[in-house]
Amino acid sequence: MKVLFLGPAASGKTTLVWKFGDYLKEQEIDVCRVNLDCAVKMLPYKPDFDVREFFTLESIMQKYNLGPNGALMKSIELIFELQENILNFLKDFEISLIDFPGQLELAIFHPLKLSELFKEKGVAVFLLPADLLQNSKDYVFLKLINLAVDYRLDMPCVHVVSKSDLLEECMLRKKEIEDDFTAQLMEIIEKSQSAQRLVCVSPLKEKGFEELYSLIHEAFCTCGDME
Ligand SMILES: Nc1nc2c(ncn2[C@@H]2O[C@H](COP(=O)(O)OP(=O)(O)OP(=O)(O)O)[C@@H](O)[C@H]2O)c(=O)[nH]1
Ligand SMILES: [Mg+2]
Repeated sequence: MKVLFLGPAASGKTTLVWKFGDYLKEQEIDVCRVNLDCAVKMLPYKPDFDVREFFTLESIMQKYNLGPNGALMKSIELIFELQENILNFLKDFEISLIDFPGQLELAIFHPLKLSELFKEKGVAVFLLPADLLQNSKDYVFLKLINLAVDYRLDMPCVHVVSKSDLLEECMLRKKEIEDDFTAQLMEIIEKSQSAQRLVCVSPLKEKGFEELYSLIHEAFCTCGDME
């Protein structure tokens, strides 16, 4: 099973791959961690597969004479060129946690779709960081981005609230709808996504891992009951 972590910059993808990976290891699950972020300098975990062994942001910028954003977009092509290496490596593991850069453009604005690489036994986990959920407009905005990612990728996509230790400070639970337009958008979001219970994770506090693991498994459930 391949689990692709996507979400806004600094939403906690890397910390989740690190801590959730440790949790799965403790449960004696055969897990590997994959870093596909060629721009990252320091990682808190030791990746089992690291794209930086093949290229880095700087090497791409230099070789192709690109700026940082162009180089990150180019990295997707280079990741696709490594397709065989990556998939061969992953096939030996029960579950692979795939850490991805925070620039969501890479997932939704690149002609090469990430799902082409990971759709076989793959699931995307979209992170909704609690610190960006201050009110219902924030929630609707993030869910629209989540919907765009889900729509763009041809693979199951679940969502989780990340950094949930910050949730109490935000207003998500109050659910006051601020205006008619927000209410209309909320309705569209609720209609267009399959029902999924709300799962909250806090990698830093090591909470929510069991629920996340069940959610990922349910994403494959052909009976489709995700209530
Ligand atoms: N309060 C809180 N902070 C967290 C949690 N998880 C991560 N963070 C913090 O959020 C910041 C970003 O975390 P990362 O894991 O690097 O986020 P990321 O999504 O990988 O970031 P990019 O790869 O740069 O997009 C760091 O300062 C983390 O310590 C959490 O559960 N709670
Ligand atoms: Mg990261």
